[in-house]
Amino acid sequence: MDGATIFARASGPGTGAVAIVRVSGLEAGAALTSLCAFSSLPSARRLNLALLRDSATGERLDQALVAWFPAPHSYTGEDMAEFQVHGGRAVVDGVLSALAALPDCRPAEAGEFTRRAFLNGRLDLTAVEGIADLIDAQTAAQRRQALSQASGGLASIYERWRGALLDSAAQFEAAIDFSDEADVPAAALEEGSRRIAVLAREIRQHLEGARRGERLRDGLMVTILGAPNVGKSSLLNWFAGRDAAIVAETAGTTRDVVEVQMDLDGLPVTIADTAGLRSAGDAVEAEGVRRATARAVTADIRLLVWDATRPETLSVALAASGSAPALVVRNKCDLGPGPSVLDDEFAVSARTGTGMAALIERVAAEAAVLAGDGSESVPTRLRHRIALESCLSALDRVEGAGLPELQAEEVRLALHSLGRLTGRVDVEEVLDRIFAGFCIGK
Ligand SMILES: Nc1nc2c(ncn2[C@@H]2O[C@H](COP(=O)(O)OP(=O)(O)O)[C@@H](O)[C@H]2O)c(=O)[nH]1
Ligand SMILES: [Mg+2]
Repeated sequence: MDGATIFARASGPGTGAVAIVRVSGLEAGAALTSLCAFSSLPSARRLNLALLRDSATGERLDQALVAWFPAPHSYTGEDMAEFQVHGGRAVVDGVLSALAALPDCRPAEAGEFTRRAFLNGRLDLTAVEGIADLIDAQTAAQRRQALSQASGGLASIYERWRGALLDSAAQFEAAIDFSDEADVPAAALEEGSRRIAVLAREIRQHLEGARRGERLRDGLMVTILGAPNVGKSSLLNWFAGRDAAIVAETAGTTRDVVEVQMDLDGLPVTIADTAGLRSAGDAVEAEGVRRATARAVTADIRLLVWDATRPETLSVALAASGSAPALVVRNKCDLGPGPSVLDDEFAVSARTGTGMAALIERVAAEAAVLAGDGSESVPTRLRHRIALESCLSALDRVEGAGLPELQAEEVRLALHSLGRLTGRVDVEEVLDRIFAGFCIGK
């Protein structure tokens, strides 16, 4: 942090009725009084009507609502001012230039307001990520998950674990310090180990939700697979409600993967149509089949489609690659009942829509099992999972570490992993790292 006062437009680009310009730092109060020609700062956290002027030229810029958020009760933890101006380009540009002309004020860099909030201890890293996710959220379940993370849903869990780890670290330290007093070490060691075991169980359970959290954040992939001409593209178009993929009587029409993004009961789902699985006629189709197979492997849900009028297409569908949950779809039911081979399959017609509602409902239900509904506090990024796994493996080593000194060291490693997760690394650890770079005697 360079100590400058920063400013930026906080609302999105383009013209809107209102645009918001934020200022944060020591000069925020001066910026507010100078642009508004206030004789003193207005009352905190209230909107005030003000005539904004460029203090250098005296020219009127806008009639706006302004607010004053004194430190530390602001988003960044610093003094902040907010200008809610009319959203036209000339107004916003005028306000930004007026701010740029003030001493010690400069435009903010990307993410700098939130970075300051983090550095001032207003947010931990998981909450910072939650805010980024909330801004990107496309569906209701994503919003739920992001909002809970942004408001400290994960931070509070990790903070509690940090406390528990510090406590058990203290138990092991006590065992080391009092090793000549017969009964203190045994009792302290036992208590320390007991706490570690409880915490390890809790972390393991928490990690079980990680895949769900990541899937909800990233979106789920549903891949349509099957022989050529069974109606895969027609199925995709039904899901999409439009002609996203070309449907034709000619086998081998779909050669690339065609994707459609959907909001399925609040869950972000991408449905992918693929080339029909067969030994291909030409090189382009062969590449299409290769891509289809690759998508089958990475899918979260597979729709295995076959054609009721061509029983031989069932085995092609069932032979599709991948291990994700599969729903078997018997298409073209409008052409006759056809043989019902499997108990658990969806008889549909992508032409008339028969059976499609039930299929979509089931896909949504499967997706909800895989991604949750955003209401649990679970890890949402690979970064979280890696840090938690390394914390857990340190805890798992405590029992077998033998000497209390080594046990205490494993607990410190576990604390460090949690610290990386929340961005809260102990001062002592930071100092260790700094001084490790010095040569002895310096
Ligand atoms: N009668 C009937 N024809 C269908 C149905 N679904 C697809 N078709 C037809 O089957 C042919 C192949 O469809 P398409 O979606 O391109 O199959 P894909 O090769 O698996 O993608 C086209 O002529 C479609 O109009 C259906 O449910 N009923
Ligand atoms: Mg197709």
